[in-house]
Amino acid sequence: MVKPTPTDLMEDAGTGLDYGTRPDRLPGFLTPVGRFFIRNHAPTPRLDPAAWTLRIEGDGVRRAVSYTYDDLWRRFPLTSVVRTLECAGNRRRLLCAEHGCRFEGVSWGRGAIGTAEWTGVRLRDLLKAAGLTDDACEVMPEGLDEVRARRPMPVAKALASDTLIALAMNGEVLPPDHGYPARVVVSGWLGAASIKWVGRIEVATRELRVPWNTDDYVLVPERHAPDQPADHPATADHSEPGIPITSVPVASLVELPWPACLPPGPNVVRGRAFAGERLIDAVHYRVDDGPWQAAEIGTRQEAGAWVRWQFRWDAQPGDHVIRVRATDDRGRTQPEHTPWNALGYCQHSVLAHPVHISEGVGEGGLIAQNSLD
Ligand SMILES: Nc1nc2c(c(=O)[nH]1)N[C@H]1C(S)=C(S)[C@@H](COP(=O)(O)O)O[C@H]1N2
Ligand SMILES: [Mo]
Repeated sequence: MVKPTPTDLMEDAGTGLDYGTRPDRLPGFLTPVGRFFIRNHAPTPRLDPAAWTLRIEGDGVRRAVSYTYDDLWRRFPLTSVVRTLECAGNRRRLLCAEHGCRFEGVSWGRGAIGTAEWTGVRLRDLLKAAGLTDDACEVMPEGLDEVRARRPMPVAKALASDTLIALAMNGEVLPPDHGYPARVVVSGWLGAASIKWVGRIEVATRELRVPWNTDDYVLVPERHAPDQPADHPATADHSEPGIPITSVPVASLVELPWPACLPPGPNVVRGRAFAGERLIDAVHYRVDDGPWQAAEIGTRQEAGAWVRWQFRWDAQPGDHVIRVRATDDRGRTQPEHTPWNALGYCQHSVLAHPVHISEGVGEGGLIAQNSLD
């Protein structure tokens, strides 16, 4: 880790490499760079931009090309997009609690998600310069970290106007932990597709199989062998390939500690909802056994970025559960339960946030009604 990860802003996921954003420390629409979650499979490499190049090659391009850091800044139009990155393993701890079992993989709470304004060049501009062949099929960025992280995407996704090679984050030169000098941003997809410290992009005329779409970042569903009793622990059949995760499912978070302590009386409960490549249509909440009600949603809506939402709550002393259920623009809504999958990805069940209300806790109270955008 290069940037500081103070415990009042970040949650240590316990691997020495991975830090979540504290959901109760989200000050505005964008996640500040200093609080943005870090997911590293190996230590942050320190790369010299003067020596760095980005090479595009493979049987899917007419000629291999290499760009310097300067080329990217000067030769191509710069573009900025606000996009949310979410790790496929976000909320794995909640999935453990739901299924009463342990999963391998980083023990994320709710903090493996963040939103930034990414500035850089469109991947499609770089690919055009290399000349895609008619049968180009997949585009696979590769990282320069120890694990040589790779995750392919179809050509169509690589050519999308919001698939970027990002050089800056929230208006600052990309920080080392987030991929300096350059990272990929694949809108709405699982974070693992947004390769940091990119150094090479392979364009292939066939489907590429690499660890990150065969062994990791795949949904391996529950299977019971026929001779096993139904209550036998679920087993994953690794002889069958899992389904590679692409766009992330609709989910939400509440901007409060877990569990939260608030004073009685009027409170404003706020949160975020994100639906991968889709827009958020509605966010509903329910306190204890009360009716489901619509939360107010911010007007700043763009596919690939989260929305903010809020509601006013006259809280009575005692222990409560706030349930939150977001729905995307295809009508897909957060389910009561997330199906078990071997690697513990894509928890997106209706959120059940525990809240304790009593006198003398926190400052609380009604906060100034300011814009959600
Ligand atoms: N080269 C490289 N790129 C990577 C990773 C990595 O370990 N190495 N982690 C991926 C994963 S799993 C996620 S969720 C995002 C996290 O991005 P962030 O650390 O900037 O939040 O980066 C992705 N890109
Ligand atoms: Mo991730």
